[in-house]
Amino acid sequence: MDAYDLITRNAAEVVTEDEVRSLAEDPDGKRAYVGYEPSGVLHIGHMLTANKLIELQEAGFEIVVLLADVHAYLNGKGTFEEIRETADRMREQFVAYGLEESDTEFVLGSEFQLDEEYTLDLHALELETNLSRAERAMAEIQSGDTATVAQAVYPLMQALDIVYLDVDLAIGGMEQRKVHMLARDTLPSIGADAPTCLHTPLIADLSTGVGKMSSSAGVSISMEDSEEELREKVNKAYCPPSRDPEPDADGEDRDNPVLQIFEYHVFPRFGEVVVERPEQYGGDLEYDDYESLASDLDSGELHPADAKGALAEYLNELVAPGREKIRQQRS
Ligand code: NAL
Repeated sequence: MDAYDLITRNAAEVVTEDEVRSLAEDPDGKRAYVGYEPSGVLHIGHMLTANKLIELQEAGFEIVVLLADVHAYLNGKGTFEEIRETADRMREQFVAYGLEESDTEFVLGSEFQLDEEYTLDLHALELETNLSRAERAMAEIQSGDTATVAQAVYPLMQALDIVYLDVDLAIGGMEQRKVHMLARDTLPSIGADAPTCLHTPLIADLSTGVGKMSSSAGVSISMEDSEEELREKVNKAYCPPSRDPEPDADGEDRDNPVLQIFEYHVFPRFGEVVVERPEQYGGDLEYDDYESLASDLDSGELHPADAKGALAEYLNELVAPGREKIRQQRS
C-alpha cells in the first residue's frame, strides 16, 4: 500500500486531499496528533482513532497524544484532581493497546494551556469567534444539554493546541469535524496555518444499527469488558445478512455495526480473519480483506451468528492487554 492509501485507509473524510497528498510524499518525522478527554477506561471509540495512530506510526509519523485534562474539566467531567488521575491510567491503557511508547509523545494539556502566551492567544481567538459558531462546534462533544461558557471556550483551545503542539495532521472522530473546521477558519487570524485533518468514521449503535454508538447512551464496548460480556454484547448486536440494511420502520438509516467493527477494528489490526465453523457446516472460512467477508455475509455464505462468534473472539484479543492493565491499576 502506498503512503497516501495507508494514511487515508478507513478515513471517513480528509481535509484536504491535496494537503494529505503532500504529507504522504515524505511522512517520516511528520507529526500527527489526537486529543482525548481523560476517562477511566478506553472504549471502542478511543480504540478506533488509536488504530489510525498505529497505522500512521507504520507510515513513519510521530504521534502526539494529548491527554486533554483542562478540556475534560471545561466539559464538566469532574474535579481537576479526578481528571488528572485518570489521565495517567489512560496513557497506560493506550500503550497496552499497541501504541509504541518509543514513538508516542503523551502530553497533558495543563502542561502548556495555562501559560501566559497561550492564554493571550486564546483570547485573540475568542475575539474572532461568534458564540453560536463555538456552540455548533460542540454539538456532538458537549456533555449536558445547554452549552456553558466553558464549553464555548473548549473548541478554541482545541484549535490552539494544534498550533502549540506543532502538528502536521490532526486526527479525530467525525464528531470532531466542526471543531476542526472552526480551527481551519480562525487560526489564520492569529498568523497560524489552517490544520490538515483526518476524521475516522463513527460506528453505529450496536443494538439497532441506527445513529451512533455512544458510551453515554446505549451499549458500548469497553476495554474492561470480560470475554463473556463481549460475547453477550456482540451476540445481541444488530447484524442483518446485509452490508447495507434497509431503513428501520421509522425510516431511520441503519448500518451494520458488526461489519463496521470488522472493517475498522479487526482487519486493520489483524490483517486477516478466520471464522471457525464445524466441518458439517462447511468448515472454516478465511478472509484476507474486509470486502470478501462483507460480500460473503451479503450472499448468505457467512451466517451472522458465525460472524458474531468470530468478532467476539477478535475483540477479546484486542482488549485483553488493556483489560489486564486495568486490573493492575485497580489492585
Ligand atoms: C481533542 C480533545 C480535546 C482537546 C484537543 C486538542 C487538540 C486536539 C484534539 C483534542 C478531546 C476531544 C473529545 N474534543 O471530544 O474527546
